[in-house]
Amino acid sequence: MRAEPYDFEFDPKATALLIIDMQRDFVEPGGFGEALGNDVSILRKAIAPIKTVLEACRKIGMLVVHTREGHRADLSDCPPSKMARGRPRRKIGDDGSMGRLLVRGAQGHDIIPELYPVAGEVVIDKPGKGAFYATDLEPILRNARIRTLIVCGVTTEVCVNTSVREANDRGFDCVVLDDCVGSYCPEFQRAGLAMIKAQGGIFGWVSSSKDALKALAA
Ligand code: TIU
Repeated sequence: MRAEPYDFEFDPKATALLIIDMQRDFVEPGGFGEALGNDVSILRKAIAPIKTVLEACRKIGMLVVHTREGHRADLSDCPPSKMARGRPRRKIGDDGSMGRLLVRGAQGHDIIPELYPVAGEVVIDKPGKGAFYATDLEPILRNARIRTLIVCGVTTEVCVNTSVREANDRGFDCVVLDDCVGSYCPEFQRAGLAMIKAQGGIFGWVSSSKDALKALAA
């Protein structure tokens, strides 16, 4: 796949598509992202390109993994520090227009209808920003003999960056598709991608949906 800082080599059979936190809570009004003071509409640009890549991966039978950030209903897995962070108008566990913010089982916690998982796809519920922290993602990938990850989702500088760094330390090669990730802050979108591919690809590669689709079709 054409990528920066250099071409990304992958074997589709040893590759998974990892879609980070494309939940209503982050990309629709009335959810957790908005409660933190963000304009969530900016993230919606990533939905259409992710959908094209998701469909291409489904077509060739690639393993697809979706993650959702969120907590147990009793919030026992939510650090008090996380709950307090940002002094939000409404905090994790409070009621929003899509149910309790960032709580598993609430409407807002679930994946957006446009990218909803189908049977056979893996859904990882994660309490933190990283997809590997306190989840079974690593054994699931190892058992499927996965070595490389194509990464999409939100937000570029928070959950995507954290997850890619965690994956890199565990020996997975990651390519992040620049139009398939989104940030509430354009400056962080740019910097969040730049730091992945800097220093010769210090913890990953950056490509685009167009180049991914070309490579997946080959
Ligand atoms: N999924 C994810 O990135 N969680 C966040 O809280 N991101 C923010 O940018 N706030």
